[in-house]
Amino acid sequence: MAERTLLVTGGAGFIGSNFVHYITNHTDDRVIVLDKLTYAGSRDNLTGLPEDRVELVEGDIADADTVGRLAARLDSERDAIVHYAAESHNDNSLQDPSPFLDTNILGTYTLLEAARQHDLRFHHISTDEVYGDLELDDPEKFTPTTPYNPSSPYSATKAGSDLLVRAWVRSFGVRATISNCSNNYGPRQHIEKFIPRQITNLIDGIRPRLYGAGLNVRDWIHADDHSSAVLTILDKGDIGETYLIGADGEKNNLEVIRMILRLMGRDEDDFDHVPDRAGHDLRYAIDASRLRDELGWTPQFADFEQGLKDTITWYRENEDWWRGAKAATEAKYARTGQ
Ligand code: NAD
Ligand code: TDX
Repeated sequence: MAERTLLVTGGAGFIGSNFVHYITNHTDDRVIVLDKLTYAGSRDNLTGLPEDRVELVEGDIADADTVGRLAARLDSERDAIVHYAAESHNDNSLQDPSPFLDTNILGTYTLLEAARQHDLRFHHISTDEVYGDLELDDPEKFTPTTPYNPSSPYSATKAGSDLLVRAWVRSFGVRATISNCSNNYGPRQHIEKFIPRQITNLIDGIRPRLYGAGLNVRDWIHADDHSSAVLTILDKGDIGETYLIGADGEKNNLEVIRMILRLMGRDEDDFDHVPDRAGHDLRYAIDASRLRDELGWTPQFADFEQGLKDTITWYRENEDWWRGAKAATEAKYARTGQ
């Protein structure tokens, strides 16, 4: 594959930065990151990458001038926009949905218009949450034809953004693909999220916090596997198609919290139940067979416990990275008793 330039939105966040690291390690591609550097984004997430191949532009995906200027630098035959930027946390969307509409809906619209105007290949990163939730004993998993049924302001705005992409493909011929991935874990995930919150709580001597009974199931995938899947879709995916990304990693929250406690040398019952999340989705589960069978993708991180162990080590060794956000993150949760 000839060297190309990828405009990666949200490339200073958790999964976007993982993708930028993945691209620089596995291809000769150049990357322009467009990131607003909100509370969830950080320049530090891109340190150590080759400066001649990775450029960070601080800006808003909903700003048409900035987006248009960057899109004009791309070559329509070779280059692409890979769109990760979003407001990403369900709990925040329950407190204040407004930035979710601005970034996830208007931001995606702004990027799609630029892709249309400059005839650019576009890949949209989305979530399994657009499909709503499953019963614990449902034998079916989510597939690309599962009807949309989002529950939270976050997932509703992601669903809206997916539908915009589909409309821009059909109405305007934008060359886009969509991927809907399950819950990611790994280094550099913001400590507001479940796994890093509990790891950093334990480092700080705070008891982990489990919402409700903890029977909710998430289908965990390592962020590196998400990145390899996105690169596969970018290279081999069929325009207009939706690919589900998952690695058969279903676990309930109780199991995960107990595993973290055990791996950190604590008693497995040493956690607190706290009030449940409003509208809390019960179970997500991904059928990734289209991606595996049609595009030949396979995940590399089969062992969740080992991946979790490595993630715990990363947070232990990189306290400087998360320390500054810890007090404010916990103060926000304290307001809802969570
Ligand atoms: P994150 O919150 O860690 O990072 C989001 C990044 O987007 C940050 O760097 C932030 O500064 C940037 N950003 C926010 N608003 C912006 C704007 N208006 N303009 C430019 N940049 C902006 O999120 P994440 O967990 O890395 O998720 C990345 C993407 O993957 C999102 O689209 C999310 O919906 C999707 N996704 C996440 C998961 C998961 O488990 N975390 C699973 C499936 C899909
Ligand atoms: O302290 C906690 N205790 C707890 O029990 C937190 C923060 C969460 N939880 C529960 C809620 C969920 O059932 O853990 C589960 C995971 O929670 P989050 O990390 O907030 O993730 P989730 O809401 O499942 O959404 C994630 O996966 C899909 C990402 O944040 C989304 O961006 C992605 O689309």
